[in-house]
Amino acid sequence: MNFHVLTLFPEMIESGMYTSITGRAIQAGILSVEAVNIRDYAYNRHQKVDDYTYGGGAGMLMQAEPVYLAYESVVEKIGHRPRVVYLTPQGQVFRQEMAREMAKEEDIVFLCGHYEGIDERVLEEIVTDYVSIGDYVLTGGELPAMVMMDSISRMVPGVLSNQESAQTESFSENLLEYPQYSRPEVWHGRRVPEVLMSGHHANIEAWRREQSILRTAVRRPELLKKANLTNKEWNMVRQWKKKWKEESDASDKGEKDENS
Ligand code: 6GU
Repeated sequence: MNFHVLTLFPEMIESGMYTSITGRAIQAGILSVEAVNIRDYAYNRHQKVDDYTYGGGAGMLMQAEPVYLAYESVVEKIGHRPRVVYLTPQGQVFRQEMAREMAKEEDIVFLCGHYEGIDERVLEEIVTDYVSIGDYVLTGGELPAMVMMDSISRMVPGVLSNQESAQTESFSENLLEYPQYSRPEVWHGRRVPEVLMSGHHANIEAWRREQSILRTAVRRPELLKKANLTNKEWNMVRQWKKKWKEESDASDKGEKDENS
């Protein structure tokens, strides 16, 4: 997998990606990350890349030509027109499924905007995918590009060790990870759940599955709707919810009595 990042802040991309698991995969030749400095393609006296917007309004816009020339340098290098992701809060929201799908590409270009955005005409010419990483506003596309590259990388065969990949696939089932514990057996008076010390593998698996479901029901109930549970597990969830409702009704009543 070859990532090409068009950016005004190449050192941000490099320092982030040449570290930890992605850094190891780059060393191993499974990934490459090339940060292309858009400023290098601004062929004017002060290497200026932005200008005022037609029609007025606050802020500066990145101009079309340097972005286009930076993109063309990638096309020339790889010999085909790759997928180009423009990072924008106006895009489709990034999900695990998109990461898995994009991991099949040989090359991906990420276009990172700054200031008030980029001249629309170059977006129309080169962008294939508009992607957001969530409903909040950031100052630029570099962090979102790094989020996407991290997540796509771990879907590329060979990037994770067996141990690292065995842990993970929970999100694909729309369930959160179960809680985990390491030594010591007691810390700040808190004991590791007994079942994990039992050495009984079937019981441990059953406990972990239940904890995953419980945790998803409590923390991300909207995710649980998409999970693949057995009838018995759905019944268990219904029982929990019934109990939680009774507890919350009882505490609401307690508060009311207190106020009267
Ligand atoms: Cl992709 N870019 C910016 N600037 N802000 C964002 C975003 C992207 N996704 C969420 N907020």
